[in-house]
Amino acid sequence: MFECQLFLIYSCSVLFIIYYLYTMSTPLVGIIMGSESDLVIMNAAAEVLKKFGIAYEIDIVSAHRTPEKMYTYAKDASGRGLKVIIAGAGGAAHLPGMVASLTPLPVIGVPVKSSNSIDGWDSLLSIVQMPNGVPVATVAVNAAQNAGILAAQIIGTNDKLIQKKVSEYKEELKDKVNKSSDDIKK
Ligand code: C2R
Repeated sequence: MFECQLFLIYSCSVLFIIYYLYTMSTPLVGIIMGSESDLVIMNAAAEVLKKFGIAYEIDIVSAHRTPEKMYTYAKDASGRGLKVIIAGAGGAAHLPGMVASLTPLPVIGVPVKSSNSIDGWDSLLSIVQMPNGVPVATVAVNAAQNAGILAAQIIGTNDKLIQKKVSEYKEELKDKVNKSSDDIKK
């Protein structure tokens, strides 16, 4: 009888560990960008997600250059378990909007001030000026860090631990400003 209980506890623990490792490694956020040249900007989103302990995947997907890959990525994203997509692109930045048109997931757009961009304005306007019905939550030009934070906040609506980490992060911001405020008066 005792051995039976021990075996049950052991099996449950193993199952729990497998489940935990599985959920920890299944990407919840997909970070995509139109070109490898965007990576220097988009890395900031990945860094934030790492800080919050949110599993993510990262890839190059272009609506212009790899339309079939873009279609498959957007169509499959929800079924693969992703909860949010962060899409960065520069110039004629159609990637975030096209992905948003193909998925029920929230899409956060990062306008990248790329080498072919007119000061970031074209990237910003082509991402933010979406027609009614197909929103892209657009952050500031090159603001991939904010995209990561927003993704964490969305995940946090259904995950108390992540929400707590976001709140702690906001406290850190407040402490930093208060410290600068004290320092500047010295
Ligand atoms: P290259 O540096 O490869 O020439 O790319 C990329 O996001 C990048 O910022 C220059 C810029 O072109 C953008 N690009 C898009 C899309 N695909 C690539 N805007 C798209 O599908 O929207």
